[in-house]
Amino acid sequence: MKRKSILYPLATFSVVASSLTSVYACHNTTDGLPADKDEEAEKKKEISSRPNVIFIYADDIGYGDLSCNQTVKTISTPNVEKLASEGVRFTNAYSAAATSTPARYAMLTGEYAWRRPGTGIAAGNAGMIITPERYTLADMFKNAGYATAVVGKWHLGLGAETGKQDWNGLVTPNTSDLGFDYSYIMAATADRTPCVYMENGRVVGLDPSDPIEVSYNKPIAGEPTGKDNPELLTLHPSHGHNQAIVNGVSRIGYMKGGHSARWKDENIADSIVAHAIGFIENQQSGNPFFLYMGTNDIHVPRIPHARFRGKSGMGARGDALLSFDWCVGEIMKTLKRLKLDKNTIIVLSSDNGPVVDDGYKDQAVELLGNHRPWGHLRGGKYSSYEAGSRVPCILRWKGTVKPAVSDAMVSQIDWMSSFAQLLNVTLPAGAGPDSEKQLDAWLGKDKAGREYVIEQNVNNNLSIRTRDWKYIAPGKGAARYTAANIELGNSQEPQLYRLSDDEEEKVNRASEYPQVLLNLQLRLEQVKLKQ
Ligand code: NG6
Ligand code: CA
Repeated sequence: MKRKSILYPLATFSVVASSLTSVYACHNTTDGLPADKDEEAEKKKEISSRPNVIFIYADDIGYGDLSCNQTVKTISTPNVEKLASEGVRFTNAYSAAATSTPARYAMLTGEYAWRRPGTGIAAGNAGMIITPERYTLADMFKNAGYATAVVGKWHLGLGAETGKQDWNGLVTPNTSDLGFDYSYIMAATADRTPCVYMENGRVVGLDPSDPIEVSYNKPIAGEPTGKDNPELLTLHPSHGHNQAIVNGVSRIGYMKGGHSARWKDENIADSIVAHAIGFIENQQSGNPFFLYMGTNDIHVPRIPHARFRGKSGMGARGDALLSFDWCVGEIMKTLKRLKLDKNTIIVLSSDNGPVVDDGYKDQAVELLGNHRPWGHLRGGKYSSYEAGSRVPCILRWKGTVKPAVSDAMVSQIDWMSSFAQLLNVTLPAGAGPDSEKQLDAWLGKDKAGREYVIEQNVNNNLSIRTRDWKYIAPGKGAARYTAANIELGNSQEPQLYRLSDDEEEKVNRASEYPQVLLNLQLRLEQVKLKQ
């Protein structure tokens, strides 16, 4: 049921294959007649010369969580460090929001999530948030001749309607309606039911005699919960997370059945990596592939495999960072083994900033020591302050892109237009409305990048950042998320920070610089009115 109006790449694939000049227009020439054999062969050659693209999209990894971003080393993530040393490491890269669902929505559609109601943190039984007719990054790659896959954390809803999915059959619409040929995903997050993997729209390993039931509004009779049966728990919640118990861990949402299909938390990283590698190995057609790998690390509940346990000295959160680093290493090893190292672009980033206590008593706070997950930045996950959405980001394209550290301002929302630019794909009208062509910044050639970046916090309050300034618009919501010990940045007063000498956002200069404030307010209003 592919349905979208599709425009095929119209011009040359100029960056890596400037000598190739043919047009890729599926199997027909532009006048609708079958292409002749030479043309066909030429097209094939052009497509197969395109680089593979892998996104390694971390969950909740903060700017200061990876050793490549640290001046004082409190953790060792050597595989990411190697990746960074071979690519462009960005110091001003942003996700479009400070929580997962809106960040992923914006990244995959090129549209700010705050333009769309219903794009906040999704429940595990949310209906599919990106509607099938919407053009996605995966569509863009697919239309450019790529095999496409999503493996790992999804968190953008599945099925036609919230709460109406039959988890025992084919849940549709699903990722295949958004341009992904293959999917092996967790419907939402590890702390939300259903706690099962879905492969191409179906639960993996389900025993039909033990059907799955999921509820988000009331407990399921006869099923223990974290609230009523804490004696059954091996990991206790610190806030929320007191509903269905799966593997001794209580979650958000209720769930019954599907025992044979339930994931084992300690094996999630292995399972995601194995399926990502499986997909890469299966690509033997000579055509390029696009793999979106969303890691479960380091989201809660943090239960990394035993081989990482106790290894960071920082408890489960640090151990999950080591698990993440291992995932990166496995992907890099695979590319080397398959001799795809040079012809594959790896982009590594995170959906939002860091949180230490995100709802489980996993000792992350007690064992944090000197580690600063947010680096030098203020705030964290959920926040309007910089640590909310300024995230680690690396692009490696061995042999083509020169290793560098880039201060350019870049946003994940531009991946759609920038990769379209790389492949010389013209996006259909209306696709990726907020996505800018920033290819040169992503390839480390343009040192400036965007003129401004928009940030969105958990309360949907917006900020606009230029090179030197950051304006946080007044908005409703608590100033602090007490349980997680994070400043959210919400205030009834306008906030203006001079990032050029105050990256930590310490001094509100709103009254000192009324003209700067006004300019940024106008700029933000213009962006909001854009559509
Ligand atoms: C919050 C959860 C938190 C996390 C977050 C989503 C509680 C108390 N907190 O509501 O644990 O799941 O949602 O995180 O339930 S995200 O990275 O997927 O956006
Ligand atoms: Ca997240």
